Amino acid sequence: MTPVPEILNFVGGTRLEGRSAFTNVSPTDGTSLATVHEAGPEVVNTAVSVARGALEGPWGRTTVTERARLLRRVADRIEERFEEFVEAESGDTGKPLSLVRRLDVTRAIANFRSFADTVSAIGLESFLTEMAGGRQALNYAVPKPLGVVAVVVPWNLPLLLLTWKVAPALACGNTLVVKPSEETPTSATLLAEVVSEAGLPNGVYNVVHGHGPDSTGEYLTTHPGIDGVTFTGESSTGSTIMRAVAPHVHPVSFELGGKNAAVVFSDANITDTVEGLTRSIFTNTGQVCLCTERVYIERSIFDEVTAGLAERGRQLRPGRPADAETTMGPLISTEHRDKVLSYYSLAEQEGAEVLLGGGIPDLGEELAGGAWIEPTLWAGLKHGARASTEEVFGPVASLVPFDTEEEAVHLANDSEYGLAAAVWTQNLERAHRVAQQMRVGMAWVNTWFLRDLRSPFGGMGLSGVGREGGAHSLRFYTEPTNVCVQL
Ligand code: NAD
Ligand code: 6OD
Repeated sequence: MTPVPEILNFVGGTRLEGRSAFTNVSPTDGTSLATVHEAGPEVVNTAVSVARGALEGPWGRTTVTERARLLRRVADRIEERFEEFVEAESGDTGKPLSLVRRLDVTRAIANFRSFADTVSAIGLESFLTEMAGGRQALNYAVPKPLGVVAVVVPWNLPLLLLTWKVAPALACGNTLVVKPSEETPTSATLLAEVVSEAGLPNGVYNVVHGHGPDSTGEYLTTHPGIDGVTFTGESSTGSTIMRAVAPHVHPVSFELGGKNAAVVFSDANITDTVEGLTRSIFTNTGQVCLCTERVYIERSIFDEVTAGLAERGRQLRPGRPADAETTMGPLISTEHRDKVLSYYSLAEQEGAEVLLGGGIPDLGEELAGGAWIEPTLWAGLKHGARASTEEVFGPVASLVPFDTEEEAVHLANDSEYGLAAAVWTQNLERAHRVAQQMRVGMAWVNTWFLRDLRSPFGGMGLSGVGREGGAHSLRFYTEPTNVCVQL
């Protein structure tokens, strides 16, 4: 029997044991993947102080050009070790290899290249100030690194979401203490190797492993030695972290949960819409913060769209990540499946008609220990029902008919979340009108999760604080010092 590998903390270029250990379990079949060393307060302290030391060392004096060059080297190195990252990510999450290749690892590379470009292209903010008597002053803002940044990320797109924060933070000259999700420790650890190979000094990128509350995540986010927190995860965790940083008034950037709507008008191209909705509801087994969980469909096409979606849902093939025919992975864990299944039951209690799925598929004995679940569609849920209001984070959507554009906009916007929306119509005027009325950070028209990494990304309401992407990320990861010179 092959021994289970050990995953250690990575601090100042050294691998450190934790105060305890836990087992990383495969969501595909329930087998043990690795023993992970959980960082206690001592390891977190060391990581923060090593990161502070690195900030005050040569890294703190690197130029933008040098940092952009290093970011590109990290991207090149991930590309060279592409299949190792694919294996790491798909092992921890159970995602089909095809999805990891197309989305997760490809985007990690793009994240480093994009922020190398953005940081190189951005200019200084400056004003020529006119004063009485014709005199002038020059104001210019010098961006400095925020400092030691705590990066706390979830398990759904582990490498994509980690590098989405790490790349701009490094581009701006910060040093980092990263805490990946306890469910997905592998790719962040592999990234540590790559960052070292690319030539970044020890102590610039540190990884501490462990759980969140009363553990590594809490030790890190409450640590007085950090200068800011960038976090992606559940809204309730965001709220906890906000309270934790309050005594130190540390800045936060939060990308949180969603209960995203799609609005389908009768003039939409039905084939493209059904295809698009299939992606937006079921991609990554519904575990993307941008996934659609509420679909409002104009009444005249409700039956046709509903039937098309159920048909496409039935065609999804759960299975092992490496099988060529697999199109759907498991949920991240059996604990998360319990949560999703509790919503499947709740929806039925709340009056939903189950059009598809609703339970656990039988995939045979080999996969019986995995966190498998059926893709599911509901109709007939009343507006305001808990199952159509709360984030499920699984492969499920509630389908609801509407009669007027005003009604559709009202239904879509009536949520405490405000992350993403999709509008499906061939009427250009309506597309702009409705998309602009969506109370969300990102509204897509006739597509979903199409990304330009320079554009603002984030949510309002319970969905987050601030925006990331392009110059927005650089703004969070820097503190400007304004210099005013009387001329
Ligand atoms: P989570 O909030 O449970 O955990 C996220 C990270 O925070 C993990 O590393 C966890 O260990 C850590 N953590 C948990 N409690 C903590 C605490 N008290 N102090 C410090 N750290 C703590 O989220 P999850 O279950 O890993 O991820 C799923 C959630 O993330 C969903 O709600 C999803 O919508 C959201 N998400 C949002 C975005 C976005 O861009 N808006 C992207 C991906 C996921
Ligand atoms: O595409 C991105 O940059 C991004 N942050 C995606 C988030 C997906 C949520 O699960």
